[in-house]
Amino acid sequence: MNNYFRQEIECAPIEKIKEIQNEKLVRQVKRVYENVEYYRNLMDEKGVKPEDIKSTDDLHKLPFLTKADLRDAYPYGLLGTPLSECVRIQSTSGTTGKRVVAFYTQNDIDLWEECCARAIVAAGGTKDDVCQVAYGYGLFTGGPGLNGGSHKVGCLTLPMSSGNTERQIQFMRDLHSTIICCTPSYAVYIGEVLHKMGLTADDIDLKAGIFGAEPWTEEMRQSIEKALGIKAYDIYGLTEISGPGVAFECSAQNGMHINEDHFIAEIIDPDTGEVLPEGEKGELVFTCIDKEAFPLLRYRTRDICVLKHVNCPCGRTHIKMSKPLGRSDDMLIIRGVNVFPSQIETVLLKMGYTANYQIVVDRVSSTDTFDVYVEISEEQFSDTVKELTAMEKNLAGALKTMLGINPAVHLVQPGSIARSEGKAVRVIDKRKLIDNVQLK
Ligand code: DLL
Repeated sequence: MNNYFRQEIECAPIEKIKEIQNEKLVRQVKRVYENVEYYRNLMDEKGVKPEDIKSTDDLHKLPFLTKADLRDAYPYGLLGTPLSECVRIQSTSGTTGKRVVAFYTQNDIDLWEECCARAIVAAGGTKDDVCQVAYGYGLFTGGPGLNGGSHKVGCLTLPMSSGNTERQIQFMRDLHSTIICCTPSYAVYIGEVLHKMGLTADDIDLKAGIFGAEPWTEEMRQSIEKALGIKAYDIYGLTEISGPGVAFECSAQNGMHINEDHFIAEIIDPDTGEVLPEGEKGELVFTCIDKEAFPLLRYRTRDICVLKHVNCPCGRTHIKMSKPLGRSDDMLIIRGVNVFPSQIETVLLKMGYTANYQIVVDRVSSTDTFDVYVEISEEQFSDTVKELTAMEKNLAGALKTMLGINPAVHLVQPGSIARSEGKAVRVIDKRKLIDNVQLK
């Protein structure tokens, strides 16, 4: 069964979407040029005037925005409306100390919540559902976004925030939650606690989960689906562009439809900034064509992914993005080899380990060290030292095959890696600390 929150837009012919984008883009560029001095200066520097932007084909003429611009313009320099029109901020960590602060008018909040509503409906949500929102509330966009979307759908909304997992499970059982929204790593943890409480998926009523805010693999999807007895859907977004719901998965569970009536997506070569043809892997860039308070144009997300129009069985026509395959700025280069943490996770889950792991990278005597700490189950932990050593060797071999580089694998006690209630800390790169030293 295919459900839509706004069928006429979600399933509009591609030409119609393009028409909407062209019209909104021309209006938005003019508005930004007139109201945002910071961006007007960037356009002037590049010699582009609003009249030069007649359709999405001209998008490439506009300058990019990056996290560094957000830092330079902090806090009000990119506002597109008077502050008196703004009703909310959300915030996230920035690159070097200064946080990103995103502003919203009431229209911006309505738009954002509708995007989340579309995601909930695509996951099978209706007004008869009980939606447990276990993303963090507060400055993080996860809780507020899905909370608003759940209201718009008309679900009974449980604004749990993250943490206090036994209480989550108790509410889930007492109030018969049917949809859970949280980070995928927290979903894994909920599954673990459920198991520890002597319960199984049969003891809860969940049917779907909407998971995002951090990278997760197909293998992780399968293990969450099994542990909680649900269908697990991906949702993508970032604070700068509004929050969760910029793109979401449908019943096909194969890539996320971007809400193209609000956001224009491009893929660029992260090194040259050149726009790449559809289907090629590169950095995702968004242009907000409706947002009022924080109307970012050509914002570089640093997320590496692929965009493609497909004939989706769900009936939606909006372009799909792949799961982010990594970030152009958090990809690890270890001993000259590019390493994405999601590759390591894939190997772990394939080999029957949990997603509780941590990568520690350091530099000793100018050589990179690469340690992977992996938690093992209670049963595995009771094995002999000889058996554990063999398991470590085996896993190191599989990782070597995947990555082309040899990690030191350490199997550690169950529960010894700090659990997250928000985003898991997967990578500790001690080499980066060196950048913070001030040379005198
Ligand atoms: O994480 C917004 C969000 C909340 C999305 C809840 C989905 C669910 P930020 O904290 O600003 O916003 O982080 C944005 O997180 O650029 C990606 O690198 C990463 N990210 C977000 N969703 C996904 C996903 C929220 N589904 C950054 N898969 C983005 C992989 C994701 N990475």
